[in-house]
Amino acid sequence: MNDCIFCKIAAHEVAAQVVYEDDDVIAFEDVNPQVPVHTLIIPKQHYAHVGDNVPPDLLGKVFSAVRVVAEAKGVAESGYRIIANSGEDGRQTVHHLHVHLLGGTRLPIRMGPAD
Ligand code: DGP
Repeated sequence: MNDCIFCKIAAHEVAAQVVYEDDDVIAFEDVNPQVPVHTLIIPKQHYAHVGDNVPPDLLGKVFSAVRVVAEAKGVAESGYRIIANSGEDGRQTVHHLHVHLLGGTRLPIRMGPAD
């Protein structure tokens, strides 16, 4: 996708703080962290969201990278949360599948009211 910022990060055309990378997946720090650990994990190939006919083996690679990134960020033991916002109601703003890995603090137990 020509216009996709995450495709550009995956191709190293736009700079990001890369935490992990392999042939299929790249993880990098969120530009606007919400908590002390806020890393995004994406497939390098463009899919709009988790429901966009992503090959199961690629989904497996993305979710396998969660464990690697959690260890790299030092939250594997303390715990963390993963979120994949999808579509309009999911408040997805970058339409390239990504998993937020959030941690480094005790996260709120549940979501707040809708705004
Ligand atoms: P979402 O709302 O789930 O689509 O979250 C998109 C996230 O992507 C948001 O937390 C901010 C982050 N983000 C957007 N643009 C960039 C960028 O150019 N670089 C990095 N590192 N993160 C970005």
